[in-house]
Amino acid sequence: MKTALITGVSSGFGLESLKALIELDYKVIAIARRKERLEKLQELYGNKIYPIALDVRDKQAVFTAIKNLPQEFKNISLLINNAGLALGLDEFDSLNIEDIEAMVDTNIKGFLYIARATLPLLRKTKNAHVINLGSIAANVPYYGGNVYCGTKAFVAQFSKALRTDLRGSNIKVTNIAPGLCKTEFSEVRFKGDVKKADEVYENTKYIKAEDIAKIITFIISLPEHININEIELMPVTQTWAGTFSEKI
Ligand code: NDP
Ligand code: 8X3
Repeated sequence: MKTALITGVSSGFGLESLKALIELDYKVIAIARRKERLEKLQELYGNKIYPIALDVRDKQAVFTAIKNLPQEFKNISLLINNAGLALGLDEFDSLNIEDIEAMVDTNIKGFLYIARATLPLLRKTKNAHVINLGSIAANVPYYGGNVYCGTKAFVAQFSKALRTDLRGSNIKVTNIAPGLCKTEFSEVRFKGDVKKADEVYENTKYIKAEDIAKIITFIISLPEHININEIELMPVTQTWAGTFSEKI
């Protein structure tokens, strides 16, 4: 039985990936902050999961939790570094500083703590895989995206650089860069304003969290010698807006 570590399992991509991996007979170290959701997962999946309620921004908590994993969950061969968020969709100088910090601290620093704490365990496994959740926001700037776009550009470039560090190690690194997907993402971005969040998905056939889980199961099903470096996807109803000037 293989072991995966997934961050952000209480919702969206993380939750659907957890379900898909359990179907594939993985054991899952399941990380998120909301304890009650983790308890529900534990009720459903029993000892197939090892839930850890923590905030990835808490460096000490991350390193202590990984260090103290029970022996039967230490043999990690798959890391899905997924926890992340956007806060606000405003011009940079209108964003409040706490939201800026929360995005940087979660999407970059927390993401790095998880990767740094887990990598020594991945190195001990014969064939391991790091899957990072980036975004099209790394490649396509959009109005009000500023800090979020920047954090996901970090994930994209870090993924490539990590893969370079890991040459010769048999550890794969993949950056998944989705476009518009309906999860709790927009509710978080708009701080619980469900109406505003729902408007984001009006007149679109958005990607679902289950679709991302399918992509992950596809990526991990590939032969040992193939590394998908990056996979970018959008709903068919979404395309690029192009550049903007007053005249065109
Ligand atoms: P959701 O909001 O549905 O899920 C986010 C998950 O991350 C939750 O389980 C949340 O759990 C967890 N999380 C957030 N902050 C922290 C933290 N500080 N510590 C621990 N866990 C945390 O969003 P998605 O599933 O859509 O997003 C997953 C990833 O995919 C994110 O990195 C996002 O940026 C990226 N993405 C999303 C897209 C979309 O359109 N939905 C498109 C492209 C990329 P809890 O609150 O319980 O801690
Ligand atoms: C989330 C998708 O397009 O809102 O990363 O940035 S988008």
